[in-house]
Amino acid sequence: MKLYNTLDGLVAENEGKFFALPEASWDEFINDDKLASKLNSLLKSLPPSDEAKRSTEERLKAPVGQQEIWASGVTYYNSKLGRQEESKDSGGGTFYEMVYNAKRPELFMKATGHRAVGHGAQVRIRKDSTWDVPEPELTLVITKSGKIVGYTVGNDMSSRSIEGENPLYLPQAKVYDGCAAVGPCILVTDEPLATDTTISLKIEREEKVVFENSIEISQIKRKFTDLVEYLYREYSFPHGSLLMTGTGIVPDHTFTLRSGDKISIEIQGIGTLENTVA
Ligand code: DO4
Ligand code: MG
Repeated sequence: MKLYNTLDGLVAENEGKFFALPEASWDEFINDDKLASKLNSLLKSLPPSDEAKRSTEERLKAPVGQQEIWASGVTYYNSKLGRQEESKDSGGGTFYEMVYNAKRPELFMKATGHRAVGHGAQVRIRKDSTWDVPEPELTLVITKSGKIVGYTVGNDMSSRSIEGENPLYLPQAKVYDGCAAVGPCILVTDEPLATDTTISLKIEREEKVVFENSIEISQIKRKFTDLVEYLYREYSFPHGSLLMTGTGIVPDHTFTLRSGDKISIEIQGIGTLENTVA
């Protein structure tokens, strides 16, 4: 089952049919350890609706309300390698090696809900950055008690020039207006995702594909539940949270994003998040 946040209210999709849910607040609705069974029983009494489908196509919002969006770093080997390369002149390389192998994961605050954009909106690159990439990341939807109740697609926009200059500049490389996109929906499920689930990234410029790659989530070094356990250790999330799980796709040093680029991130079973660079 998929759940959409729209200007007309919450919409669910099941087996290709769309259902307008009774009026509910997004924050309360998703912050429920029994989200999958609640949605399942609600759908039994609702008629499918073409209007609800239209809301998901024309009036979609990001699947986030008051939740904070956090991110995990260096969870894939490719991210470790790319970052060691970009920070070799600043001597930062050893820190990426250490964090990749450490028990404690790297976790950082990425955006508040109102700073994130949804499917179809524009993401930004910083004006004081010279080297920028999207980071396509499976994103966990977690309740206040720490239960993973769903998954969405995330883009952790990143300045490689700023992070590469000095890893202590990470918050500036990662957190700025238009730095995060999530959507188009939440895949609501109690089941873990299949390990061969693929994350694909495509970047188009003037209608030509200028970068394309994909990776299986089996390549991640850490367990999702461990990431959540560390995140919730000493920090409470009354509205729940979203947690990006890190990138496994890093374009080589010759690639940087430009204004007008179209970024498409597809995760099997969830959907495709499309954004253009402002
Ligand atoms: O260590 C810096 C950030 C890493 C990151 O965002 C990622 O691996 O996805
Ligand atoms: Mg990232």
